[in-house]
Amino acid sequence: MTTPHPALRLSDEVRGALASGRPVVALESTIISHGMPYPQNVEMALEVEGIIRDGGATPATIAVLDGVPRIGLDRDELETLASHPDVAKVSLRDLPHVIARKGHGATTVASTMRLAALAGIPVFVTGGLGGVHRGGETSFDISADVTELATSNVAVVSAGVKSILDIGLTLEALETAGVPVVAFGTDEYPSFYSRESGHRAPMRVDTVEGLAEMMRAKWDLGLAGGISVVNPVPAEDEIPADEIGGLIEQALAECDERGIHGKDITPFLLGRIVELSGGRSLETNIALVRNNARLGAALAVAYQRLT
Ligand code: PSU
Ligand code: MN
Repeated sequence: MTTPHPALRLSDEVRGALASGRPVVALESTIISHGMPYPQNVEMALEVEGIIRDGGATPATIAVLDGVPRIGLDRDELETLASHPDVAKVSLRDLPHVIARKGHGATTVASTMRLAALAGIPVFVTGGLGGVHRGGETSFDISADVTELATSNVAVVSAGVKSILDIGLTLEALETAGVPVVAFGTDEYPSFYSRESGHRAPMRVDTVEGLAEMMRAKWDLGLAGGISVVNPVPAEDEIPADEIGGLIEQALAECDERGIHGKDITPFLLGRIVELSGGRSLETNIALVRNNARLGAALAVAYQRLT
């Protein structure tokens, strides 16, 4: 077992699970504080922790509270993240600032990956990844999720990249960074709300054992960085690409008109798409996180068996 970094505060449950070699699944908190409205966000967070337990693993939601990087939260702490007005969106570059000012921070995929790696947790479940924004070739708006996937040894289960981003450029950036992008049980790269994206997945694996073998193969060779496991939203919950596409275009246009930029883009777009879809996109978002939690728990169990 990797000894968790001393600057982290682990819950007793997570510390015990890691010390005795039981499977643990990391969860991010930006999805709670900035990805969904209250109270659906805290209901989702609690439900997902339950799914991971039912799957035989220990959930470890990650965030910064009062300047302390925390691994494993209780119900009241999840409620704080879901409803407190001053929870910063914290990507990798924001960690030193929120820690030094002793603030609350909701961690993105990038910063959650880094903290999970420092805690010794190799599997992490989320909804959607950040990537290269449309126009990223000139704006340089490329999420630190991409560079972190090249750095931290964590497998990240998501439902792919939304078409609010440029999916083709994101796949290219991940290839350059040496990040395996592997679709679970499909040839098509999924695009979060939709099972299809018009892009072929670079790799396909059909079993959790196969995914666990990839993790072991990568890290046994000393290849630094993560694996992006993409899991399509269940067919009954998806919003087909041609239906969500128009709403995404409209939300992007409004984003431009209002001059929203940088880290505020993704939360604005997610919120607008919920409004424009009359709440349907939120149901899809919750359904795909549940689905990812089931896969992530199974993957953590399978990987633990190999180690
Ligand atoms: N996509 C979602 N919900 C989210 C995010 C992305 O559907 O909550 C969050 C994740 O935490 C992701 C972050 O890591 O947005 C990316 O933000 P940025 O592009 O500013 O790096
Ligand atoms: Mn950005």
